[in-house]
Amino acid sequence: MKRVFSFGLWTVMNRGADPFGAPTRSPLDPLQVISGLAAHGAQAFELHAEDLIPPGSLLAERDRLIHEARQRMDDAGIRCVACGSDVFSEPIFKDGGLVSNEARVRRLAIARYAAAIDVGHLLGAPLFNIWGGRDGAEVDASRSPIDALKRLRDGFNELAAHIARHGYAMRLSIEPKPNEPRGDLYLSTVGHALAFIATLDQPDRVGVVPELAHAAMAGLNPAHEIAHALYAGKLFGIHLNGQRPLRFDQDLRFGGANLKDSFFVVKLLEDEDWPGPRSFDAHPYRTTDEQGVWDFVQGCISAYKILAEKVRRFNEDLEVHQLLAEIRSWDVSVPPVETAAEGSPRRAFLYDRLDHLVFEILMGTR
Ligand code: XUL
Ligand code: MN
Repeated sequence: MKRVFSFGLWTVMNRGADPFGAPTRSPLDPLQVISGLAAHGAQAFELHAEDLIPPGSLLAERDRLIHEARQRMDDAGIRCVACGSDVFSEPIFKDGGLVSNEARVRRLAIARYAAAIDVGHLLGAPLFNIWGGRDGAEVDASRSPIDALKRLRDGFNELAAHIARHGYAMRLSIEPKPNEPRGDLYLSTVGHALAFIATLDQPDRVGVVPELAHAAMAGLNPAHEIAHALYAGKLFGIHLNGQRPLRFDQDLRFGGANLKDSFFVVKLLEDEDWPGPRSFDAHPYRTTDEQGVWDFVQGCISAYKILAEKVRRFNEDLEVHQLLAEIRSWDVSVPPVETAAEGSPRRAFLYDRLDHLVFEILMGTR
C-alpha cells in the first residue's frame, strides 16, 4: 500500500503568532502552498475553505480560486483529502457555532459549513471534517450540556442532509478536542464523538478524525483513542503532531514530542493497514522563517517514515517474535507452579524485556 502524506494548508500558512506574540513569518499564498507541499513530498492536503477563499468572497471569486487551485492540483499531482470550515475564528461565533444560544447564529454556522461543503466538493474532497472549536463553554450556567448536544445533533443532521440532497460523495467527520479555545468543548474525545454519532439520523455517514495532540491534552493514550475509532469502523482521518500531555494545544511537529506514543500510533496504523492519508496538523516553530517551513514539512514526513521503519524492525525482530509467541501461548496454557510453598501458579511476565526492546529499536541500538 502506497502511503499518502497530507498537510492542512493552515499548518504551512501558520504565521507563528501565539496568544502572547505577534506573527513572525509573512503570509504564504494558499496556491503557492499547494504546489510547495507537492514539491516537498506530500501527495495530498486538507484545508478550511477559508484558507483558500477569504470569507465574504463573491461567488465569481470563489469559482476563480477553486479553478486555480484545481489547476495547481493537476499540475503538481496533489489531491484534496478533506475540507473544513474556519467557523472558530470569527467574533460572531464567539459563543459557539452549532451550539450558540442564538438560533440566528446557529443558522449562520450551518450556512457557513454548508458553503464550505460545497467548496470541498468542488475540490474533490471525500471528507468534510468539523472541529467545532467554539462549541464549548466557560460558563456552564449559560447552557445545558444536553441542549448543546441536541443542537450539535440538529446541526450535523442538517449538514448530512445537505450532502445527501446534493448527491455529494462526501462523508462527515468530527475532530474531538477536550478544550481550547473554549474552557471545555462538548465533543472532547473519540469516545464522546462515537457516542454522539450514534444519535444522528445518518450515523453511517459520520466518523471521527482523532488528533494526537488533542488526545494528549486530555491525558489519554493516542493509540488507544485511534484504536477505538478503528474498532468502530469510524477512523475517517487522522491528525498527526506532537504534544506534551495536559497542556495548552502545542501542535508540535510530528516527532517533536512523545516518541513512544508516536511509535505506537504509527504501529497501529501500519499493522492495521489503515488506508487513509497520514495528515499532519502541526505548526512550524515560531522561530522558523518562511524557508524553514519546508524543513518542517519534510521533517514530519520523514519522522513518520522513520517510525514506520522502526515498526517494521520491531515486527521482524527475532527476540520480539519469541516474546510475543510466548505471550500468545499464555492464552491457552496454565502457568507453572512457582514454589511448593506458594502452591499457586505464577506467570513470569516478560514485559520489562519487551519494553526495553522497543526502547533499543527506537534508539537505533538494535
Ligand atoms: C485545532 C485543530 C484544527 C482542526 C481543523 O486544534 O486541530 O486545526 O484540525 O479545523
Ligand atoms: Mn487538527
